[in-house]
Amino acid sequence: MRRQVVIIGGGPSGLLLSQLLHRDGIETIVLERRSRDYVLGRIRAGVLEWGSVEMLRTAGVDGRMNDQGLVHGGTYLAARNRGFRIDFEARVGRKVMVYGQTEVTADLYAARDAMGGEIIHEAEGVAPHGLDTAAPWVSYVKDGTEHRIDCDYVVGCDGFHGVSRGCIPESVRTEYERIYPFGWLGILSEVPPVSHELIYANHPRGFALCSMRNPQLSRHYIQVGLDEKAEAWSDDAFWDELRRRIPQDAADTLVTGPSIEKSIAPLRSFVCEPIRWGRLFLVGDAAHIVPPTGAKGLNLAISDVHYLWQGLRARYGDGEEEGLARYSERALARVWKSVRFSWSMTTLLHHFPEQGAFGQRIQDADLAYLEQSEAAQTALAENYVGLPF
Ligand code: FAS
Ligand code: PHB
Repeated sequence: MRRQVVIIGGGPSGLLLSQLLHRDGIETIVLERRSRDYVLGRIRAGVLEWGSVEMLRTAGVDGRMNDQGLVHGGTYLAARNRGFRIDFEARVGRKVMVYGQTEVTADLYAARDAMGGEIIHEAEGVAPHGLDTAAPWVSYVKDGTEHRIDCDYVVGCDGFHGVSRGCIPESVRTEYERIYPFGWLGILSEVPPVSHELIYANHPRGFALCSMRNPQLSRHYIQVGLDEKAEAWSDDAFWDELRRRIPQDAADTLVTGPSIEKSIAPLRSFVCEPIRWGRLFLVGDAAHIVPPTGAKGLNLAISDVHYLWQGLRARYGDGEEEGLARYSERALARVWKSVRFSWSMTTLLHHFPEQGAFGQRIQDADLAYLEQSEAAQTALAENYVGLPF
């Protein structure tokens, strides 16, 4: 079998790239390790930058998002149980869309099916070969049968634990990492959101975030230690702790209910350089990871797709290779700005025990400055709504 582009990974980045390339007449095949149900069972990101919204519209997968997505013109930050609002629209004239990654992925699968897109689920032992030659190929096993796909390019959209990043020789690869000494315990509950916009709360007991998926479905998080287990937290214990950390007016109106999903996500910052080697391109979590504090993970995956899609359509259109040659440089330039922002939001909002009372005072002062300074709010808003591609 031969296809122009083999995409490893059927998460949001792999599906979006496949959709965009297919619309340009470029052949792709997606090899996904898991079943579709497994992929769609993941609860992850919740906020889309407007650039991501526009990419989904370009891909023709925005129907449900336009109907069900929630457009937010700002967000709340809170220090010691008192909140204040950052007005994105007033500061930078842009907004964000609250629409869960699960829905984005479902919309992408539906669009791929409608176009007859090729997606192989439960593809085992996916292995790229000949990446440093002009004739790469990918092997995989499906239902016990080995398959080979010859291609022009291989795109690793296979997430942080995928196979593709390791195909770049260690002598070529540089990895930058910071692991945070805490995680996020998140729950999903069929209760109305506590506020019409998100609330990011700094508190001496730890960070908390009040988010949502729709007017009847809330997504909340609290910072927990790395040694903690989700099953050790009862719903009541979660709600009590959330109340202690968020603004008093929100705590007083919080509607609680049973959790329908409860999990702990570790936090890390990670970047691999370069994200191109020969005929291999890395996209999204395969290339970089950010702590979810800045709502950048999914959005960075989409901006990588933007740069690679532009490069591949130029290559297959008029043979121009510059976009592919500069993919790593261009994508990483934007990645590092978002990695910095996500790191700064994480540093601002989480409790770092080793920083002691002085560290808490610095965070309090930082948040007080944000509350009073239009310039500081503009800088935060510009990064949160998404820097230009
Ligand atoms: P993904 O990891 O989504 O997709 C990779 C796909 O590749 C998966 O379907 C996987 O099964 C497949 N795969 C892996 N190895 C393979 C192999 N060898 N062969 C074939 N297929 C293979 N971001 C936010 O902005 N906000 C959040 O709140 C947030 N919460 C998160 C919580 C968790 C637990 C995790 C892990 C991530 C979270 N993220 C969040 C980040 C997340 O949204 C990612 O940025 C986003 O999924 C990136 O999309 P992809 O790059 O497509 O990678
Ligand atoms: C979410 O709704 O899951 C969410 C929102 C904003 C973030 C992180 C997660 O920064």
